[in-house]
Amino acid sequence: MKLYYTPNSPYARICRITAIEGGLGDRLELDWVGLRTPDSPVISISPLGRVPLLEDGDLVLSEARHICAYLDEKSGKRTVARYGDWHAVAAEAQSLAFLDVVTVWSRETRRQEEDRSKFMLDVADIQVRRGLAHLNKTVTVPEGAPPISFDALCLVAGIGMMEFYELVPDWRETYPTLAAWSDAYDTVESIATSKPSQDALRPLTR
Ligand SMILES: N[C@@H](CCC(=O)N[C@@H](CS)C(=O)NCC(=O)O)C(=O)O
Repeated sequence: MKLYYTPNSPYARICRITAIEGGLGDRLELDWVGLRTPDSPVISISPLGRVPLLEDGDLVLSEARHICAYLDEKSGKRTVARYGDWHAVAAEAQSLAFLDVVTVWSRETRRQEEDRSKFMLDVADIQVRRGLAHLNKTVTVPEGAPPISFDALCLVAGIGMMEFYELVPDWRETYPTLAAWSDAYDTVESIATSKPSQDALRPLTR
């Protein structure tokens, strides 16, 4: 199995953590590709060129949630909520929405200052702070080994992006329960070692 990824993609990060925690790290070949580069090997199998992308024989999966469900099938674990377990599906969707908004916000901040939309930045700020307030009330700080789920990893990845781009500088003080929850997840090695980094940051091309 091959995973096309970029180290700072939060969606790819979720897949990489899921693979490692499922004991599949050795079976997953990782290919670090450029985004929006016409020579990206991803484009020939997935025209929009997005990551993460999992290729296994003639199967190409292009959504993190589907990739994680496929990895679950290989590992025998369950990290992705089963359709039928609707409360878990609903919780997962909320966490994925949080990650989506943080991602939109971080992308906007990567544009040239004169190209940034103040409207978009303000909307994202309001939405993310609303999400943080909700999460701060609803997460349960794990006491032992934090359970690995797609739901939790969406939050791990969203918080990782939010911290990396310093989107909500006061988040730890303002949302302390969520900060404690995040610290508990940071004790997992695959989570601690896969955070976004300046070294992996590359300009987006077209
Ligand atoms: N819904 C997709 C989102 C994937 C996504 O947004 N990937 C970004 C990188 S984080 C991407 O490939 N963007 C391509 C681009 O910006 O041109 C998933 O869940 O996997």
